[in-house]
Formats: sequence, structure tokens, C-alpha cells
Amino acid sequence: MKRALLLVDLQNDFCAGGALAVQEGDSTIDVANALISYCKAKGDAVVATQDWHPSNHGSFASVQGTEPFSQGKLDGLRQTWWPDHCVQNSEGAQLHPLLNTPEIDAVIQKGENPLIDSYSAFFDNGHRQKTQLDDWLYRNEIKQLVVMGLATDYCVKFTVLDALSLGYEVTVVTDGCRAVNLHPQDGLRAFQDMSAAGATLMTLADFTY
Ligand code: VGL
Ligand code: ZN
Repeated sequence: MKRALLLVDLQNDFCAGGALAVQEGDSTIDVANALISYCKAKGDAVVATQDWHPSNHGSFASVQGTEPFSQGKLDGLRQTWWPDHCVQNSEGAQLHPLLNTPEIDAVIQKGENPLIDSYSAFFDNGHRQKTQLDDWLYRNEIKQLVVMGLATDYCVKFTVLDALSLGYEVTVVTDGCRAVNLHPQDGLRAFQDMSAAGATLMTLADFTY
């Protein structure tokens, strides 16, 4: 059965010095590069996602005139207001410079609609619109996903939950993920939620040794 490595939002803004830096975000890049080598040698596809917001995105606290990391509602859905991040074509939106990008077969962008946020790489947060990811995987006959990236408690979690509900077999590489942790245990709880929904949790070492 065909498999893809799915690298979630390994972008500058989620790494050190970025607008929405996740603690130890950069440490995921070595894990990603090791998995890229491993997966490519096995014939797997490698897909990366990019959070890709217009500068007027409705999830930005600056757009709403609110404090970053406070909560509100966007298009009827509960929303955390974020610092401006991953603005289309900005440096912060680029994939991390140390990521082995030449090995990436497809880049899927999400979060372009200013009226709704999009944590999952498959759908916006209201499940109103699909990205190109599911179609790309279908065209390439891929039914198994190995997922890692940023951030555990947002884009990784919702990508994995959607993948499971779409019928993919999903493995999450835990040491390739880091969390925002607005609340201290959010990352851990996200792993529990993904596992409870049917994902297999592994580490890089489980793959390579
Ligand atoms: C993300 C918050 C806002 C993520 C994206 O990639 O996990 N988190 N936008
Ligand atoms: Zn975002």
C-alpha cells in the first residue's frame, strides 16, 4: 500500500525568531530530514503543507483589534486570535531553510480564505471547503500517512483527525512535533486525542532502527 510522509507547517514563523514561534520548533527539522531520507528510500511520497494567510486574515489579532492569544468567534466558530503569521510570500511563511525541500513532491497551502481559519491540511475549520491534499493523495493512490510537524495541538492534530475520518491509516511521529501549549498539557492531550481516534504514535527511532 502506498504511503506519504506529511510534513505539517515546517515554516519559519513557527520556529525560533518567528511570529508564532513554538518552543523547540526547530528541533523538528532534523527529524523531518531523517524521515525524508528514510521514506524516499522506501519509495514513499513526501508532501509538505504551508499555512498561507492573506495579510488581512480573520484569525489575526491585529485584524480583529484584539490581544494575541485571546479568544473570540470567527464565522460562528471558536477562534484563538493569533499574532500575524505565515503571511503569503513572506519570509515567515517559507519552509525552514534547513529542510531538505528538493525531496518534497508536493506543497499544499491552506488558510487562504480570510473569513475562516484552517488548522487541518484537508479542510477549513468549518469543514466547508477542501484543500487539494485529499485529491492529490487519491490521485497518487496513497492511503497511509506518516505525519509530523507544527504545531502538535493545532495543525498536526486537526490534520490527523481529518485524515482518520477520511479513512487514511495514520502514524504520528511524536518527536517530530512540538506544541503551542497555550495551556500546559495541550500537546500531550493532542497526542492522546489522535491516538484515541485511531492514530499510531511512534518516534523516529521506531522507524529507523
Ligand atoms: C497553526 C495556529 C495558527 C499551526 C497555524 O500550524 O499549528 N497554529 N495557525
Ligand atoms: Zn495560521
